[in-house]
Amino acid sequence: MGVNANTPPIAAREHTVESFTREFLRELNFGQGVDLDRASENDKYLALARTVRHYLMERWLETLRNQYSDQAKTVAYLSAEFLLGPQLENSLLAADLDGVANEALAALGISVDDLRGVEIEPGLGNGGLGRLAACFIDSLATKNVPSIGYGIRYEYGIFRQTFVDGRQVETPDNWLRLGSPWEFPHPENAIEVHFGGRTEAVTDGPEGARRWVPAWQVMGIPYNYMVPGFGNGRVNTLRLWSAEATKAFDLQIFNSGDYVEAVRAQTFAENISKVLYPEDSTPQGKELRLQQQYFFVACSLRDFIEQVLPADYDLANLPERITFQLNDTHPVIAVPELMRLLVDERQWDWDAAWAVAQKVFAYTCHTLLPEALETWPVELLGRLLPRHLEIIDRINEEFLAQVRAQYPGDDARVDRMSIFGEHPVRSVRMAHLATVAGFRVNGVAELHSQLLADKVLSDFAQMWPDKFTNVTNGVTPRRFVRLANPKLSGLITESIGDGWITDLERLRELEPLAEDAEFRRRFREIKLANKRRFADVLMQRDGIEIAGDAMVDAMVKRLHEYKRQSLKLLHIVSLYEGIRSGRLPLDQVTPRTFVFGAKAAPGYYMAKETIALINAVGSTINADASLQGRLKVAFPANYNVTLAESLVPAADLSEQISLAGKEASGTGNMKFALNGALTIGTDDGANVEIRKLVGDDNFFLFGMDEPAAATLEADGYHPHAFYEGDRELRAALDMISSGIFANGDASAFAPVVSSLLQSDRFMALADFRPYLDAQTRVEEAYADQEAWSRSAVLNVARSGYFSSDRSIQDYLDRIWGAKPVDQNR
Ligand code: 26Q
Repeated sequence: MGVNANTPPIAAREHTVESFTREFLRELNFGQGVDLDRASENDKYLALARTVRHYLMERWLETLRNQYSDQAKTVAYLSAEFLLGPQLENSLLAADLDGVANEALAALGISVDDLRGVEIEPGLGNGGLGRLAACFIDSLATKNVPSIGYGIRYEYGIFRQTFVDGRQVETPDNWLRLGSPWEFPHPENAIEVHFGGRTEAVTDGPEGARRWVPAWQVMGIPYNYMVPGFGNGRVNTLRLWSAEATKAFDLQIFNSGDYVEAVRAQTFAENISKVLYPEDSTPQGKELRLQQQYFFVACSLRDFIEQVLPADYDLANLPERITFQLNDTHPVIAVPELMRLLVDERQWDWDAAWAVAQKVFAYTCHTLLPEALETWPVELLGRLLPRHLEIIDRINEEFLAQVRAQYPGDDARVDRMSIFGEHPVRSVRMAHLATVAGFRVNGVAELHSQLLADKVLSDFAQMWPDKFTNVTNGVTPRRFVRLANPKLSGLITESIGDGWITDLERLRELEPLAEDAEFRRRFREIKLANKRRFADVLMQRDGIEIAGDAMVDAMVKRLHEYKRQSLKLLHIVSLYEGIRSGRLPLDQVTPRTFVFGAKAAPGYYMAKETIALINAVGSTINADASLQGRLKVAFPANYNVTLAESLVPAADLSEQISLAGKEASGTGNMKFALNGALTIGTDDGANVEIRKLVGDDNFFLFGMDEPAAATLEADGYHPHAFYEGDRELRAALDMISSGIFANGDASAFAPVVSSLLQSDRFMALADFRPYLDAQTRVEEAYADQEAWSRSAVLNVARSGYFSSDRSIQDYLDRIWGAKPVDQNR
């Protein structure tokens, strides 16, 4: 290539210690403006981050150039959340620089590990859905798929959780405060987004067109992030939007002479991307939340159509160039927005526009709980987005005409399927809109997809059976095995080579080694080392002391009644009660550390009470010398991706105990299995598939399955009968009620106890006995360490299916029809 505009800006960087050192010092001196001997830890971290970023830059620019020339089909992953986790380690891995960086900085007296501790992880997501989006963009890049992630650059991510007297207190997550070396703002590419106002007729437009006269507008500023593939030279883009006031917006008000009001109004615009909503199952229908959704979707569609596509692109061919994958219903307002762009702005006939719109959106559903399905009151939607409401209305009219034609006289069906619901107020059902517009609808595990088609969206599945499909979730092996568990990764690579990192099914080659005593010994040694490392992290991070060698029993996930942290707690209390009452001889109790990690939505009362109860039980047990340290409860506050990376490799037992039929998939379950923890779990979500793959002998199944739970619920569930009928359950609940965990205050946890005894929506008491029995099986199995490690190795060897690379391949095959494009041509 000659010297022209496309020449890389700098010659390919040498991966040598000398050149890395030079670049690092240059960043420190000229980027941060400090000398090495005066540099703070943060200075060094920022300089290191920028140095690593240099090495990825040429690849990024090359990927972008190819995107313009290739005309390849692209996947746009639209998600209100990307829970990225720390970036430094992943970037070092992707650029193949960890060795060089370690050596270079060590010579300067700096530890890369220490600098990793400086990074504040971007917590731009609540939990599973946001982390899945992060795993997917990693796999898209690694599998060489032309793709772009679109989302929101929240100024405050998921709140930081602290405990005050055992109760959750939320503090703001100001993740940008020390600088953000991984992002590239492009204010010159700002996009205007409009809100409010009214619509009016147009005389000269195409069929179906109206004019929207909005009342106010904001600007979306794109911030680009690198998404490096592993070992393939591709660097994709994640584009997150930040809201700012527009000039026009300011001027209008400044001209009115009210300076203070104008500055206040600026804040109003910036509020849109200020904070991530921390609710992840009961959407509150808040106006700001809808503003956020429309804001990022409007920016993203316009960006793709006007910036990413060539200027002369014929949008009639859009379905050949793009799939917009809708991560749950949060971005579904994209459907009427595309219609508006085509019909109102580009003067297309309605039918032509609808034909295209129906071929570019696909929808992933992540829930089964009816209360988690988003609806927007028509009053609110019409006030904020009047034109979009009209468009949704017309989509619905034409859709219902189709329903009536196919099912004449079936008015009940029409009501059930309508995009509009009437109770308690007339609202738009976003899942219905997504299903009508999407060319595919998928659930996130086999059982979940089955239940979606059979229950939640059954009318739609009857009408369009081919629209419905499954793509079982996965997790990225780069972050959750290679980075999180370097020792196990080393053992695997030594045994079968390093191909597993991008072809995780190759872990199967480890199966015979489960029979190899020496391999098992090394596997156990690694697990023990990981436990010690985790113990060190807990001590440093939280001042929590745990044994370095006890069984690590982990339940980490958002706090939700359907996930049943209270069932786990009943097990712990039952053990404690058994020991105290003499029923369980102490020397027969397996030494265990129960690890909880859980954030509660700030307004979720019962979840917060449950957190307080876990902490209270933990304090009592941890302080009871008569247990001789055999049982320990560790509940580090603020569970996040960083903590997951040290816990997951240390765990022996993975708790996946949701009521069957409620957890769509789970992805923590996959991370634990891949790192050699055994699962104790119900027949729910992806647990079903994990058990099928690892085998019944290597999985502790218990409890009702989904049909049994549905039957019990239909027949009338009476939790009190279970309380009456089970001595140990009664003793455990009575112990909580006695006040022993609350300095004798018998009323302290009455709400949690009476909720369980009186309604117990998720039937924890019904599954208590089977759960306890399964825990007894766990203890027996754990007593035979050879057999246990054999099972643990088989969990690793047989869980390769749960790579997000496989999920992405399934999306490519079943939904997107896009193809990998080799980067190194
Ligand atoms: C919606 C509207 C208003 C405010 C908040 C929300 C909102 C935000 C986040 C609703 C839901 C979420 C997140 C849901 C979620 O994380 N679901 C999980 O998705 C995982 C990935 O597919 C699954 O593994 C889990 O089973 C599922 O619970």
